[in-house]
Amino acid sequence: MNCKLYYWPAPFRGNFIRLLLEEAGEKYQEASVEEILELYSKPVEVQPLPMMAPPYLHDLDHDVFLSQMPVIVMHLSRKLGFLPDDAFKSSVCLKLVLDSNDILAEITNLNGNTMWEYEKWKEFRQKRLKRWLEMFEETGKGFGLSSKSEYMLGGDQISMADLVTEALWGTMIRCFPDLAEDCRRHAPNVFQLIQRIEIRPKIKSFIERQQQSYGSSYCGGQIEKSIRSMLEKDRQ
Ligand SMILES: N[C@@H](CCC(=O)N[C@@H](CS)C(=O)NCC(=O)O)C(=O)O
Repeated sequence: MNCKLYYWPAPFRGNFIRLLLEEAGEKYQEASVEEILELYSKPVEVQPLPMMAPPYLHDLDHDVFLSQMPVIVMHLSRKLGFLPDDAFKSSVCLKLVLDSNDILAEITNLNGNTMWEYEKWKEFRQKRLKRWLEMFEETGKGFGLSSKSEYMLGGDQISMADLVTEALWGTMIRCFPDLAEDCRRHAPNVFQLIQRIEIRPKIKSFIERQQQSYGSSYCGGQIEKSIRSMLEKDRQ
């Protein structure tokens, strides 16, 4: 498919979209920061679809725009064949991407609205982050995920559920390696799934290119510095 992604030069929400396109082997364009800012600052009545904040997707096949990361992920998954035919599994895919967006909002204190205080961070890491990890683990196990069985929702093909899991936990752990241990402890089968996904040739090549461009940057800004300072305190 022919499309253009409007997302800041950072992994964070963008990786949910990029990983689908990369695994499908699609050649997509990424808008420049100037192009993103132009669309972002337009009055809603002249935007192609009223949209608050990136990511935006321009589906050039149909010349339509979409915003809201989970909506874009559903749209692409359907078009690229990553959405299971089974209605329940397809709804579980939607749940996992909505859960993911909640987790992104939580780890960034609502996209950087406030910086972390250490007591709150400790509670988040020990309770909420642990529970989110356990939820992904139990969801996968419910469909037969194990150290030997390949995918989140069973079956013999990668689906949106796997790519969402990688975009969430794989990206987070690569950018904040201290959190790998949390994942290994609270979601061991998810941790192994991530290792298997990251050696798939197209994903491996994407990760290498992204690390060359963005290093270990996650979401950027003051909130990323705040998360890093919390992890530093945890280490002391
Ligand atoms: N619910 C939206 C959130 C979008 C969002 O918060 N985008 C961030 C970057 S990840 C942004 O650019 N925020 C600027 C703003 O909200 O004005 C989604 O899932 O796409």
